[in-house]
Amino acid sequence: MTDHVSVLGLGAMGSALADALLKAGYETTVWNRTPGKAGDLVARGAREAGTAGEAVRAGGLVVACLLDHASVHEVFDPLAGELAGRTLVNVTTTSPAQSRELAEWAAKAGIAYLDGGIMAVPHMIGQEGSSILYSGSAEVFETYKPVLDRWGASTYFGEDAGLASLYDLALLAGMYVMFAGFVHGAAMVAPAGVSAREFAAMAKPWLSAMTGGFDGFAEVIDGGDYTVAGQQSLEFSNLNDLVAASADQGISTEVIGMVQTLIRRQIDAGHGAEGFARIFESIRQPA
Ligand code: FVH
Repeated sequence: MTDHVSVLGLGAMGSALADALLKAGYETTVWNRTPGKAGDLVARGAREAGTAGEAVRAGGLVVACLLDHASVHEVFDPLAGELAGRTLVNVTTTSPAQSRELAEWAAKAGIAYLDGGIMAVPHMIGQEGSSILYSGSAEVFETYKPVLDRWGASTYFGEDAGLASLYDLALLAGMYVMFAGFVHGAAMVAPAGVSAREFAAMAKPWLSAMTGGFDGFAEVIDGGDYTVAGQQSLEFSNLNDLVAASADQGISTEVIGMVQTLIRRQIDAGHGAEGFARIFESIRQPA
């Protein structure tokens, strides 16, 4: 374990991570490419490094919270020698392939590497509801968990460094499709003079209650038997009424039409009597 952490990258998120470490009493060194972002952190006890190399050499755990995969290489490639024998936790958002590439790069350079995906916005860091996903070195995760836990609930997915990122992006995909569903509903009622705020008041409890259906869908998907009794059939929930009502309101049917396309593909393949979870097959096997 360490009581010293260096945070490289003081954007909104890097600053929040460094701040949480300072609050927890860790000796914290910070560095940012563009000077002038460390003032508040320094006032609260951080030490500002003049260069990325200085931050790496400060000792202890090195944390990267930069813009993207390219910026991680830009900062750390010239420092691979300095990082050898040290530990890098990279919470920059990268794709699974990019996370794996960075893990390979680190392994070649003798750097212990853990990849992270942050499921929080900066003001949530260190608060209830903040969740950070990790994969890569189990040893790094176990050793530094007390540090990582300062940012939010830490979950480890295994040695494949791409897994945390895959979960991160899959959860974000679910979120964006849900948001699009909410916005579609708001657009449907808008021509009737209903404000988005009024619609939100109805949508929040409804959509929250509907997440209770995830477990049932998951059981059917994992079991691989979409004929399980008690499900509403695809033919019954073919979404014709929803698409027609959207068109009648004069709005785009693209969002709801997308779901209907996934349903139709299964009906056309002879699975109309099976449950909604069957659209997993439409997604798994692109048309
Ligand atoms: N902010 C959020 O809500 C999300 C939540 C989920 C996870 N993300 C990811 O976290 C990474 C950092 O995000 P951020 O919000 O801190 O981003 P910015 O405020 O835009 O700061 C970016 C920092 O990266 C530095 N930087 C950019 N390019 C380079 C480079 N080539 N070399 C060195 N540093 C670079 C930038 O420095 P500067 O522009 O101030 O000089 C900032 O420190 C990110 O992956 C999110 O997807 C946050």
